[in-house]
Amino acid sequence: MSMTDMNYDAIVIGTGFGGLYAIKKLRDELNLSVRAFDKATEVGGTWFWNKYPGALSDSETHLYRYCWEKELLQEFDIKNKYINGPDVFNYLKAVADKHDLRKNIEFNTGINSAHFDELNNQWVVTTDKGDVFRSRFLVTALGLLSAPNLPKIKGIENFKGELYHTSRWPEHVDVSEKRVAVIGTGSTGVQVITSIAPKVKHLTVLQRSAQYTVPIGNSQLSEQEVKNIRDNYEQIWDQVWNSALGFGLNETDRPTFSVTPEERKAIFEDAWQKGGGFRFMFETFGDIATNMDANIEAQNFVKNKITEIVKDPETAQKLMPKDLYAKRPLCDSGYYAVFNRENVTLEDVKSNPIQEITEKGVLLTDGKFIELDMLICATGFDAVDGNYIRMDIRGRNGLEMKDYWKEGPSSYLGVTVANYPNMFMVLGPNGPFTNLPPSIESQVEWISDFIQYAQEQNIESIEAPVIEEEKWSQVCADIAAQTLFPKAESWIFGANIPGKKNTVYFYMGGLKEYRSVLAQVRLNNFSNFKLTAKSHSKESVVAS
Ligand code: FAD
Ligand code: NA7
Repeated sequence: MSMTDMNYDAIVIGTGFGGLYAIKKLRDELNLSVRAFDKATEVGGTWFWNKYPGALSDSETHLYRYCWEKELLQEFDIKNKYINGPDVFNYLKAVADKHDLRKNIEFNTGINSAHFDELNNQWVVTTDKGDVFRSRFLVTALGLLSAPNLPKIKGIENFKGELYHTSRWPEHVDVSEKRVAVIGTGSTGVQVITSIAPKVKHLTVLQRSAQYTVPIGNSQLSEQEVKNIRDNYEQIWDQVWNSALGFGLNETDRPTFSVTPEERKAIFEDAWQKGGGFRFMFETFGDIATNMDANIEAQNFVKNKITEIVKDPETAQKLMPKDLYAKRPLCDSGYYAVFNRENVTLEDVKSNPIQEITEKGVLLTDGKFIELDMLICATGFDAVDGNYIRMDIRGRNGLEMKDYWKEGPSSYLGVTVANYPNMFMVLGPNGPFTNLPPSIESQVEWISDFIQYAQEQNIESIEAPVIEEEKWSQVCADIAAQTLFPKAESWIFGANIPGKKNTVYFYMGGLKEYRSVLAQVRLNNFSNFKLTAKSHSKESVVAS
């Protein structure tokens, strides 16, 4: 390949929901030359990697997709209310096929570094094969739940059985008739545990934190329901764009204590029967995530369900969450009932921690040894900034992103970072906390508009001012502080990774509000950015 072949208008890293749409927008609508890269061997991002048994989206099928791709909605076989992992993967493959996106992608290619060349206002991107590419614009769609968190447990490398992290699940794993343990009881753990329990010889669940989870309420959609979705697509999405969470919920502001205790119970029960984690948290009452007493009411409802469902009182006690109900709300396909099975054992590894993993299994502190054929780590992700820190990204003056973000990551609008000109993130830090495809779509469209504006105005360099970044960080911190989420320990605030800065990683002001902020910046011709015109000195600012 000649050097000129390696020069592009835009480089996109990542080919999940974010990267695929970025390729399409920049290539087909802006007519830019685009090269994209992914470590994976196929498109799909999250859904390429997370092929563990039971993988299921908890966004409803018709909303866990691109709004702009209306034809595929009409053609696709919509089966269930919630879409499973393999079907999301198939959907994204179909998008890539339909729009011929693969011809712009180099798979099986990790990007090791991206350095900004200030002299030429270009990004210099080096792959893990040593190839060097240059581009004016860099779009990073690295994924916010993508960098696996492998637990550092003494002796884990000595285990001689099968060892898997759920997000690096290989094809053809057979759990049947095996002695299996799962570490982790987050959304992934809950799914994998529920799915494999009936198949394995014995399952040991190594639980550090007990979880609140409600039934997902997944069911096959009737022909009429599918027709309704297809016929009313515009209205359905209109509701999404005008909502806070983008999940298609009837978000309510009804206060928990505006009804009698009997009515409250009935409302919770109704939501439990209907199913859905976000529905339970945000359709029942408007203050569960913000008011401690309201939160306790929701906690108590779920705790009573655990007591009702789980037959062994000691196991039920271990399953009782100690934290607030203020993590990403979970939902499941029969999780608590799994613990009534003869072949399932629950170990509380908070009170009785894992002492060591040996060749043959797991040794707990009290001396109990669990012999295993397979150990599954459902231990989550170094979320949000994890993949950024793992890459060598350098902006102005060689500033390394891992240094710039040492005290926690920051951004302007979740999309741009001061000192990193011409770089646009999809789902970067301090982006919206929502059903993610609508946020991804909003960001990619805004990025594309911005690049188009830069092309039209002969702008060579775009950079977020530090002051805008600081203001945005403050906005995100102020909104988060009004919720109970920072008070619970989870990946949303970086609390799941030892040594990671516990800080604000999301904009919790809602999708509608977020989109209106983006729209306002666009309407003002991006004038609060530092915009430097082509062929001018670096100080020549078009608008600031
Ligand atoms: P990803 O899909 O994560 O894609 C990022 C890609 O970047 C990956 O393919 C990765 O290989 C690549 N990459 C990263 N770094 C590099 C590098 N240095 N070089 C080359 N390639 C690189 N969201 C919801 O809204 N609803 C849900 O129900 C939901 N369920 C989820 C369930 C699971 C198990 C997980 C893990 C996540 C879930 N999510 C859900 C979040 C999900 O990640 C997003 O919805 C969405 O798929 C993110 O798309 P993306 O393109 O931004 O990133
Ligand atoms: P999560 O929600 O971060 O859950 C990870 C789980 O793994 C959680 O129960 C952790 O316990 C547990 N964990 C992590 N490290 C350890 C060690 N060292 N020992 C024991 N237990 C451990 O990740 P998920 O993949 O389930 O879900 C992430 C998101 O992806 C989810 O919200 C969806 O949006 C999709 P802890 O709670 O930290 O005590």
